[in-house]
Parts: sequence; C-alpha cells; structure tokens
Amino acid sequence: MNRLVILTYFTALLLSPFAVLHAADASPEKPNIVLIFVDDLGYGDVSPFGNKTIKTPHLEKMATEGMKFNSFYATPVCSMSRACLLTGSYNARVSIPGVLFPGSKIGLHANEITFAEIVKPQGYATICIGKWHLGHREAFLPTKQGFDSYFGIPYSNDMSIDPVNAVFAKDCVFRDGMDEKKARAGVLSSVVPLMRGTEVVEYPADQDTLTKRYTEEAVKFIRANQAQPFFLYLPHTMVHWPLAASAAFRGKSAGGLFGDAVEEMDWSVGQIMATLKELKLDDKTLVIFTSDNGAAGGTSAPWRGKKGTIFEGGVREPCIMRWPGRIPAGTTCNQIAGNIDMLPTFAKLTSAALPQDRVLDGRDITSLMFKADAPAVRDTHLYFTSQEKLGAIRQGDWKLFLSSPTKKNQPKKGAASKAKPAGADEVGEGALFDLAKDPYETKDVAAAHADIVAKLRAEAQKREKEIEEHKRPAGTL
Ligand SMILES: [Ca+2]
Repeated sequence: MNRLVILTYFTALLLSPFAVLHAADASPEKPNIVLIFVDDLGYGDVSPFGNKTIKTPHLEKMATEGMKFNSFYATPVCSMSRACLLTGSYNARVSIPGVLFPGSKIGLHANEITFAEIVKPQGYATICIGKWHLGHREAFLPTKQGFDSYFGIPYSNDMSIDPVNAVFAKDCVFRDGMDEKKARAGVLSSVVPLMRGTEVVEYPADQDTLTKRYTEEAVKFIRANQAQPFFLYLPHTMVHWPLAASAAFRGKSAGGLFGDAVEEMDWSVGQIMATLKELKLDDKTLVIFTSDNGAAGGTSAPWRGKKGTIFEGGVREPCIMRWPGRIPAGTTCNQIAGNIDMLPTFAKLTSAALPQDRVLDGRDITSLMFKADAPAVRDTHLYFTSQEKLGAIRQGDWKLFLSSPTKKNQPKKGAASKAKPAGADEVGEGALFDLAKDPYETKDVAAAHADIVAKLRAEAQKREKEIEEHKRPAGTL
C-alpha cells in the first residue's frame, strides 16, 4: 500500500464504511449490465419456470448458463414496481402510486437517485428503451433521471396521449389518419405515443413492431458502446394488453397472440445474447431477465393470484441472471430477493458509492448471485398494495396478511345466493401462511401460531412507521 492508498483507505474508513467495502471487493473490471424488464409477464409464462405451451428456448439457455431466482419480488402493478426497481426503495417511501396515467401531474422526484444515476458517474453509457411509467411530463422522463437517451412509450400501451402536454417532434410520424390537431383533441383509448428523448416521434405507436424495434435499438446501443461499460435498461411494452406481435411471430405460437408476444420476447433475448457473444462481451456482461408484476393474461402458476394482488402470484416474478464466469451456471436461488435490490447490487458491481443521505430498502445481493446456496441477504419482504398500503409481510417462510387480499371479491349483502359459498377462498386480515408448506396460500395457520402473528405484526408496524418517518415526496409540477 502506498501512502495515497493508505490515506484514502483511512479517510474512507472515517467517512463511510460502505466506501471501504467497495474498494476492497471491487471487481477488476466494471461489467456491462443489461436489464430486461417485461410487462405483465407471469411466473408461469415462460418455460424455465414451468410453461409447457409457449416456446422460450433462449430463456431456457439463459437459465442453463445462469441462475434462476424463484423468490424474486416485484409489486402488484406497473408504476410502483418501476419505482422500487429504479430507486431501491419501496414505492411507498418515494410516494409513487400503483399506476400513473396520462393525466397524472406527478412523477419520480428529480432528487431521487436512480440506478442509471448510480452507474453513470462510473463511466457507463446508459439507455432506457421501452415503457417508462414514472411520469410522462418532460421533467420526469428518463433523460432527466440518468439515461443518456430514451426510446419508448411513456406509460402503458392501453393508455392514450396527453393531448395538452405532448411535445411532437418536427418529423413525427402520424399513423392511421391521425394528425396533431386530432391528437390535441384526442379522446381515443389504447393509442399510445412512441417517444424519442422528450418528443413524440410516432402516434399512434405501431405496437406490432415495438418488440422488434426495441430490440434493434438495443443491439445498436450495445454495438456502439462495446468498448466502454454500458447499462441497457429494456422495459418492454409487451406483454401488457393490448397484445401485439410482429408479422414473423403473429399466429405462430401454440398460445394465441399472448404466446406470440412471449415468443417474440424470447427472440429478443436471443438477439441480445447473440450480439454479446459476437462482440465477445459474454464474460463482461450481466444480463437480467424479469417482469414488473404478476400475470395479467397469462399464468402465475404455481402461485395463487395474478396481477393486482399481493398473493404470491401477483408479485413473485420469473427472474434469470446470467454472467458467465461469475454466476454459477444452471443454479437456482431460493432466497428472498427482488427488483428493489437491483440498485444496491449495481452499485456494488460498478464500485459506486450508495447515497448516504436517504434510506434505501434494497440490499446488495451479489453474494446470492455469485454462490449457489448462499445464505439470505434479507429475510423480510414488505408487500405494498396498489393502494399504497402495507398489505402483507414475509419473514423467512412466514407471510402475514395485514389486509384481506380477497376482500373486493367478497359478495355484497343480498348477493350471496349467486356468489360462491361464504368463506370458500377468502383470506382475511391477519391470515398467516407458511410458504414452505403451503406455497399456494390456502391454509390460514394464524390460530396455531399467535406468537409468530404478533412478531410479524410488530415488525410490520415498526417498518411502516419508519417508512412514514423517512418518506420522500413524488415530483410535482
Ligand atoms: Ca405491468
């Protein structure tokens, strides 16, 4: 150790224990990061996680060469999931609701530090290609949150344009008889704008070719930045309704248009993998594939529930990570992890310091990624509902519901005769499940484990209070 290193070491020790950890454990070379974030893809929608109908050979290969995570969490719906992913904080902490709409005046606050802003100062080229959904107004777009460039749709593909605030590019392509005047008068649904940077470049977006065009854009970005570290965030528009697929995939799968869209997604993964291989970037690149919430049109099997719920099927996602030479091939991680852990994990991998002026909820999970059967990094997970309430808590294999996940389905008074028998599938507030013995969440064992219920309830209250105390605002105009 020369004097400068010693001085730096002790200065860092005094100022920040995190910085020392990073200096000691840093990889010799900063990896490229490719994060593929599918919309509304359920746990059971792809073959490495049990699907028998839809063909996803590239994902199977990715799983064979990498690690599957079978306890990887997102949230019940779109915007809140992206808030967790990009900030490493629960959406309740950063005040982002379940879903933002074209009329929303809020977005992710400019003071939030996204994972793009974590890696960018480390010399990374950054791009966001796909669905943003953290505020469509100019102040909230990806290029204001650490991404060098952006190509995609600002929110879900079943939403229309913001007729007042949309900024049309000079050469915007208007399709289907649309023009700016009609767009400004717009009340049409499911005609989403396609943007580049902060401008609308195509309206309505040709959704059939979005997966294809996103993929071409991604491959172009990888080629252009092959000589430097890059961060590619690819939050696909598919397989959110309305479903679409390009001509090469339409009508080809055994799973209808949904299957076609999933198979095109798999093709997209294959294109990215082929490009990395061709450019000899395999060993330098971490590729992550996951989804933002449970199945909508597809299946969350083997978990109970789908998109919108805090049953496991609403929030537990297929996740595969591949980095040859670092992540052991053909392995499965059973520990709790989630998209909320990506920011601290990317900070570790890129030797970036974590922000010290705020509370982050995610953890660095590189220990899980680099060693099969590694011990848990965090044993607790909080399930926020799409109404921003803490609806359940998991600790180890125990999961306690703090609100009823089935309440809205309960028959109203007087309607009971036509509805299902009372109590058939209902789960009440205070229900406790042992996910190890009862992964489908059917047998409430709260009565037999009052001590565990009390412990989890106390933990949930403590966590909720702490988040309330250290809550950060959403961005407003
Ligand atoms: Ca979604």
